[in-house]
Amino acid sequence: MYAPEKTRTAAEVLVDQLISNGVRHVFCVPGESYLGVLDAFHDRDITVTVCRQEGGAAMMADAVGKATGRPGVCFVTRGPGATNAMPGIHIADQDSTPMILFVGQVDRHVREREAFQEIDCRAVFGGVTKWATEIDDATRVPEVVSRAFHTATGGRPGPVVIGLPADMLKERVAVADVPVFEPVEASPGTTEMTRLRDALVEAKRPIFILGGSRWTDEARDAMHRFAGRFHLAVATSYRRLPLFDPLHPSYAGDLGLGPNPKLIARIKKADLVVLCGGRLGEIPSQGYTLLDVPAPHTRLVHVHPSAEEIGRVYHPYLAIQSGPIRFAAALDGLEPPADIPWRAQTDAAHADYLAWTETPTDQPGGVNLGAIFVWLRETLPADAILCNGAGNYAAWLHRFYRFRRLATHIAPTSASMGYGMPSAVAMKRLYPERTVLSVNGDGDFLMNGQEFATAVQYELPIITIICDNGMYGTIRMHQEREFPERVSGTELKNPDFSAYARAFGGFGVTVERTEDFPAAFSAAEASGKPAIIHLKVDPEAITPATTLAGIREHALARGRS
Ligand SMILES: Cc1ncc(C[n+]2csc(CCOP(=O)(O)OP(=O)(O)O)c2C)c(N)n1
Ligand SMILES: [Mg+2]
Repeated sequence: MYAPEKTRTAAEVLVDQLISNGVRHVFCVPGESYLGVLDAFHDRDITVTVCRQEGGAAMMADAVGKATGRPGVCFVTRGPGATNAMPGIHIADQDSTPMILFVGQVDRHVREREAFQEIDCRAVFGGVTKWATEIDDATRVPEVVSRAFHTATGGRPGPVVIGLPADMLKERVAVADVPVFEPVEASPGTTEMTRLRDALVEAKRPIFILGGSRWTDEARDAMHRFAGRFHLAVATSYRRLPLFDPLHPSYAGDLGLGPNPKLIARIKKADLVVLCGGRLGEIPSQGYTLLDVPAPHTRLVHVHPSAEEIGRVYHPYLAIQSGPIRFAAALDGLEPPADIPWRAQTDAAHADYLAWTETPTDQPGGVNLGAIFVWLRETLPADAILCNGAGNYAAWLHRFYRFRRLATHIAPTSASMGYGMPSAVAMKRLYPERTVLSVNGDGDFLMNGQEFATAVQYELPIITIICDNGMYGTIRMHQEREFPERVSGTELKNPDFSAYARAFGGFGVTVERTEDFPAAFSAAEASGKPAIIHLKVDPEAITPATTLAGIREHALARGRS
């Protein structure tokens, strides 16, 4: 702690507040607008990851927020840097990820002249953050940073953007550091927990759906214990798969794109749905068809840390304003009914999940992604982290891989492309001892593929898988459905991705047959370098269940009828 009579530059004060609040990693693209901050990093105990594009840097910060529940931190320069960072901010906003983006800003005395690269942080980021501000007064740096940490994590977590005028950062001030922040955890009341227990006692077909952010191992373990004692069916929301152990006898599957139809039917028939942590957005709610809006057909218990979120879309039978940590802990205090009428249903739900995911489906072409994810689930250590962006390739990952630990899947619920490479860099920076995979589509990868250079720069032996089908497959799938045989704007001519890896100083290998994958994976691991495994996927293999030709035929037949 600095005594108030000592002076530091505002930039030094800022970095000291980050360190005292537990920040060990920052992700950045440099700018002349915040040189003082870069200088303060120089001799302080903080690890800097310098990136190739701000979109990647912001996604890295989002990944840190997802994995740790504490704000990931990113620094970028004004106009072009800040706008490049926007995809990461939008992800953090939609995904409820705690994150803080600092933007080097023009000097205060030239503001609003549209000075060089000037950007109005409040106007540009106001609609996609919990708070967008600028620090005008150097003495208020500790106050604003403290508020940013509380805001990013409190209630429904999300991103905060803070503009830092360059001249303000240079000012010397005598200020005290703020005390270390601890996230505020909303707790359920005893009345609500009693009502929840009553609702469970009255239920015949209950199901829990877990989602949202800022879970902990303890909360997840408590949920496992509770589900075991009550013999309850538990599903996970879209891209929240690691919130529950898939091999726990209560696990019923996840609500993603292309979900198990038996799970959807089960939720539609449930007489009690306990939505714990998430907001059941458009994807997990299957286009808002799972629960009626605004008044669900069934009893809905909505557990959420933010009062603003409860009742926003669904009118709940019972509202519990609590975060997952305190809610899960409170579940230990509930006693199961003497006679549990839904036992057989829960057993059936878990059997349905296992049957849906056990064996890969047949696929056209030499590479079967299902078989590859089954091999990976049997081979990788339980704490391996898989990162991905958006594209149909992810359907096989979601369905056939099994996430056995919390935060082992880092992927945007906003389904933003280009996330798999930067988030894997962030995870390997945080957890160098763990296996980290970046899983991408061909379109997806090249949105932030330049961050492979960051992996090489910091010698991060990430294994990157690129599922190359020569197209923006997801959009082609929708296109064939709606405009059959009229391919437009969805084809891709790709580089040799294994040569790309070598050109950057990494290891590259191309795989054209499923049976060659294990050897390629071993070679990638043995190289000790960042690696790319270029998978040549048949464009016909569009989902685990259908082919492109099948979708086209179906659409043409519909047109003829
Ligand atoms: C940043 C961003 N841009 C556009 C989209 C719309 N989009 C969703 S999936 C997709 C195609 C993904 O293609 P690819 O990565 O090759 O995966 P595939 O579907 O072929 O497996 C597109 C363009 C998006 N989700 N995110
Ligand atoms: Mg593709």
